[in-house]
Amino acid sequence: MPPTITAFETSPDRGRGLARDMRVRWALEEVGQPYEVRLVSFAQMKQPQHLALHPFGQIPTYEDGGLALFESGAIVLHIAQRHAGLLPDDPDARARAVAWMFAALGTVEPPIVERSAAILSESDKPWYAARLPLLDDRIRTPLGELSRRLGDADWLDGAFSAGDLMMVHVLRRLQGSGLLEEHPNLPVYIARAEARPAYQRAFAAQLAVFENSQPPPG
Ligand code: GTB
Repeated sequence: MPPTITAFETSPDRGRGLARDMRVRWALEEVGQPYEVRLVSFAQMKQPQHLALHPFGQIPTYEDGGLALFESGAIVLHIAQRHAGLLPDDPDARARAVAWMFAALGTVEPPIVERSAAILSESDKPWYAARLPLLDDRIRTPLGELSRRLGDADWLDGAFSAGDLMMVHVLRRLQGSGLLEEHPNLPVYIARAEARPAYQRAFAAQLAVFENSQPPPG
């Protein structure tokens, strides 16, 4: 039996690949592991059956045999450890790739999520116009540092790794914000990752879910 992941029945991003099942799909595609997807609604995510898999009632989850996992970082790390292709063999390089995964999730992603949440739920508040530039600045700092470290390299530390996969997926949420373009190597880095066949397959699969959830036109 292939592993089963969960994803939004109808993603609020309308198939832009921003929800976190995308990073799990991408990892599975990179290592060539077929998978199944169980689609869940917002209501189903809060039901006991899903809460038994995910204590916070979210997607993605991952089930393989007797193993059930939640947290996209833990899931991608598990996939990368179990299969060749996403982590280097050399132990030190492997540890550094894992550090980049943690950097994506622990350093770069939080202010990006904070900004998205403000745009979604605070845009009608009197403080919004003053708060948004502050949130932008909190993103600018790690972006500048990331850009400097990446320089003109293709990937963060040698060959493409789970660290790049996670970082690119985190950064994609800034597309359209104008913040990435302040560092020309970052949009190029993202485009390089998006051109990978595994990314393309994962993106097409999640887009198809969204398109199939829409009523036929007319
Ligand atoms: N730390 C967890 C992980 O990395 O797995 C966070 C999981 C999480 O935030 N899941 C979200 C979820 O299930 C979906 S990905 N939300 C439902 C809920 O909490 O009730 C976050 C997400 C949602 C929507 C967009 N979007 O529309 O652009 C982007 C990202």
